[in-house]
Amino acid sequence: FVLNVLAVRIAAVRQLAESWASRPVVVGAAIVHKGRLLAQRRSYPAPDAGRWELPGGRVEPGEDEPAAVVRECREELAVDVRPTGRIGTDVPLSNGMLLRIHAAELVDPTAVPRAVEHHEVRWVAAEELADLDWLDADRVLVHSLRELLADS
Ligand code: 9L3
Ligand code: MG
Repeated sequence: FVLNVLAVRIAAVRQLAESWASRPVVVGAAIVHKGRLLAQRRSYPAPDAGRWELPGGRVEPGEDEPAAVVRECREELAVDVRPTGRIGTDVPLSNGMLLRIHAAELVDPTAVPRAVEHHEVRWVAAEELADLDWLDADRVLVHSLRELLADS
């Protein structure tokens, strides 16, 4: 009986782990330039409008994460970025997806990101990071973002 209960528990844990691992991933780009981080203010949907996030979006089928970071930054900011590696932890989103951040730099350091579909973009210094009205998921990452800026 005890073994049976154990087996059921183990099966439940494994199922949880698998459902977590198979969550669709939303990548976010932590673009650093001259010691500042690029943040953008969302314009949609209504509950998120006016709040700040890292640029990014859903990884498409057949696409790897760095490629998704590059594509999303082209679409949202009209600049080319070079992803340099994951930072921070995965943050579960309320829609069942997982937010995962990649650090990135501008391929052309003189390029100027612009808000293609967002209200505003802004270069944020380490000491201003906590003051922005971040989306809940992005706020979890503020500490990691501050470390990223400190190391840059
Ligand atoms: N999301 C949260 N933080 C972020 C990003 C890029 C996205 N830094 C959430 C908002 C949406 C979902 O992920 O619910 C999909 O993002 P998008 O495709 O609307 O940018
Ligand atoms: Mg997006």
